[in-house]
Amino acid sequence: SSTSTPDHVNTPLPIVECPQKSPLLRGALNLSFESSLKLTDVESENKGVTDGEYKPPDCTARQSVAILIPHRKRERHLLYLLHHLHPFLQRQQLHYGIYVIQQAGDATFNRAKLLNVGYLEALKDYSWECFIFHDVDLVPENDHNLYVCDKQPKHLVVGRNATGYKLRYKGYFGGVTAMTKAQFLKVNGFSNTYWGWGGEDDDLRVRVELQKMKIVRPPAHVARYTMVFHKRDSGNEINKDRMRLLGRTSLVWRKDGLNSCSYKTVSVERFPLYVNITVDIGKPQ
Ligand code: UD2
Ligand code: MN
Repeated sequence: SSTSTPDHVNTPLPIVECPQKSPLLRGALNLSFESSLKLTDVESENKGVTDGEYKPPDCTARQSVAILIPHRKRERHLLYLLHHLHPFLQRQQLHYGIYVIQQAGDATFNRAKLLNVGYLEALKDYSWECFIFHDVDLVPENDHNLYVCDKQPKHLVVGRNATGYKLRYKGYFGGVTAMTKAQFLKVNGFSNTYWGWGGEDDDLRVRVELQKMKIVRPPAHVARYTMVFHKRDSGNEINKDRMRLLGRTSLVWRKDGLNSCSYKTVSVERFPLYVNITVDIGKPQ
C-alpha cells in the first residue's frame, strides 16, 4: 500500500552489471582550459571520488581501470587533465583509480620507468585488470573513446590537435595506451633504460609485436585529443641513444622491464582526486 516503507529502504540494491554502452555518453566534447581553474573547484565537482577512486553508484562496472600518469613539474596540465578526465570516466561508468607517478629529484626524466612503478604500486592497492598509460598533457575530446582494455593492446591517440588529427606514423604507440594486467606482464612492461625524450613508446610496440600481439585503435573520429601546448621540459632532453636501444629490444626485453624495475618509494599520498606516488628511480648509468 501507499503507506508502507518504500522497497529500496530495506532491500539491498540488486548488483547489475553496467550496460554495454553507457547511457551517459555525450560524444564530442567542448573542452575548456581556464587559467582561473583551481584544484578545489575540481574537487567539489567530483564529490563521488575518494582517494582518486570511483565506482558507479548503481551498477557494477565492466572493468576496473588504473590510470597511470607520469609526472614532474606539470601541475597546470595535471589540473586540466583531472578536470576533464574525472567526469569523462564517470560517464563511461567505470570503476577507476587515478595514479600520478611523480619522479623525485632533478635527474633526467624517465617516463617508461615511472609507468612500470605505477603498475607495480597500483596493484598493491587493488587487482586492477586494465591499465591506461597516460601523458599528463593529453585531454580526450570524445567520450566514446572508451578507457577500457581490449583483447589486444590498444592505442587511444589516433590524432591530436597539433598533428592535424592524423596518426603520426605507422606503429606509433605513444601518448595514451591501454593494456590489461596480463598483456603488460607478458611483455615485461616498459624498458627501464630510456632516459630523456623519445623511443620508449616504440620500444613497447616492439615488445608487443614480439609477443605476436596486434595493436588496435578506436575509429579516428573518436580517438582525438587536445595536447595542452608545451615546450620540451628541461631534464627531458632528447635521448640520443634511443635508436641504439631500440635495436636491442628483442635481446633484452626478458631482463629489462617489470622484473628489473628497482626504485625507492619516497611517499604515497592519497589526495581526494588522485594517489600521488613520489619515487626515486635513480639516474642514467
Ligand atoms: C610524445 C608522446 C609521449 C612520449 C614522448 C617521448 C605523444 C602524444 N606523446 O610526447 O607519450 O612517448 O613523446 O618520451 O606522442 N613529463 C613530465 N614532466 C617532464 C617531462 C615529461 O611530467 O618534465 C611527462 C608528462 O606526462 C608528459 C610526458 O612525460 O606528457 C611526455 O613528455 P612530453 O609531453 O614532453 O613529450 P611529447 O609531447 O613529445
Ligand atoms: Mn606532450
